[in-house]
Amino acid sequence: MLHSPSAAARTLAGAALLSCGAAAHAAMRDVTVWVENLAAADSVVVAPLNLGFHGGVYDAFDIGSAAGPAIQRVAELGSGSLWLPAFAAADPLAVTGTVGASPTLPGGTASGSFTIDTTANRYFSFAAMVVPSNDFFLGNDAPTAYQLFDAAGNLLVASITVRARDLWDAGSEIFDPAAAAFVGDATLRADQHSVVALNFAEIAAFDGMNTAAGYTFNSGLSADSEVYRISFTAAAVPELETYALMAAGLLAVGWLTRRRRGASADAAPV
Ligand SMILES: [Ca+2]
Ligand SMILES: [Ca+2]
Repeated sequence: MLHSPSAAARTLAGAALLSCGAAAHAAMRDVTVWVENLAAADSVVVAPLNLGFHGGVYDAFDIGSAAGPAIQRVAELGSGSLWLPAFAAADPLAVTGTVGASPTLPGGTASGSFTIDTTANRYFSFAAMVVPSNDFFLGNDAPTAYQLFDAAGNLLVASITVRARDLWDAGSEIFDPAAAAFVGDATLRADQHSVVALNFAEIAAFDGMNTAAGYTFNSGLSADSEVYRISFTAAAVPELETYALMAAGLLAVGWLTRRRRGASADAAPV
């Protein structure tokens, strides 16, 4: 006959689940990310921001080293189509995403919301193309540069301000306004075979070009110029939402277990 768990065992299991639930709930935060393009009116545009809340593992690039394919795709085309999967592969518990459906013009803003387990995903990383350029981007070199949450789930960083001197040149494509993304002829692009470097002053060579947004570009950037700000707010996740997430997880586990049992019953010799 089938053995059913005793009432005591059921009570213990229930208490353990509630205790896990309470711990999981205490660590969950609904985080809103706001981005602002702080550059002067005719200056740089920033492509949609790729971001990850993570455990401190994924390192997207290193100053002085050749840019890998994922950060190259961000820097040359403004796309996270390699960066986001590379992030998820390196850190499967990370919460990744993009803020902004379109490039953020000077004075423009965008926002997005993410539900974060702060015990697994204490750190924040980001990457976005700076336009116009051949291969410029903003982002963090060290994966642990921005610890957003402490062990108790308190938000430690209200905002990150990126200045012109913080802008990266991926070094992957030869600087050439005539071939730059959005303003030039992409067929003229050529590999540079250099390394990631800080090099914002080169952007001024785009001055006078007509941008895709319809204005004549004037970088107006000095080293201290504020270009971009990422701001955070965090709120406790409603308790019901946490338990709904846990219940969905338990249901999925139960369904998988039944499927596996069914599969092994199918595979058993008769
Ligand atoms: Ca690095
Ligand atoms: Ca370059």
